[in-house]
Amino acid sequence: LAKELAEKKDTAPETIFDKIVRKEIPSKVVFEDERVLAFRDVSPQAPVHVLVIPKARDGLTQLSNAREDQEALLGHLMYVASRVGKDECPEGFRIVINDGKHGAQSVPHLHLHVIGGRQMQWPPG
Ligand code: DGP
Repeated sequence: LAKELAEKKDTAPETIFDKIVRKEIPSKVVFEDERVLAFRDVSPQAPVHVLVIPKARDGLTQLSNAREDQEALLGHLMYVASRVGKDECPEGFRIVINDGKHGAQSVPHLHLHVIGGRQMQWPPG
């Protein structure tokens, strides 16, 4: 499976997130480095709602398409999400990754939602 995924080219059409990365579409950037971009969700589901994405999608249309050689990037995304959550939501937060149809994913470019600033409920819908 790893070999199959490693050889898989990113042939999916680019999404609006590529335009956000290139700053062709404005967004409220919270954090940025060479690998990742964190910006406010245009349709916030809570007082704090930030998306953390890899700048280069490189096949990461969704988490389940991750390759083994992307483990460090996945860790970095989670670390950045934790920093954003800790900074903006001192009383706690939630990190969500929607994957595929049943996951209710709408943009095929991996993104971590950092959601907080209010009491979350469980189970999620
Ligand atoms: P998901 O359903 O997990 O694929 O989440 C996609 C999120 O992306 C959704 O919460 C709304 C957000 N989003 C979509 N288009 C834009 C945009 O143009 N700008 C920003 N900031 N967020 C967007």
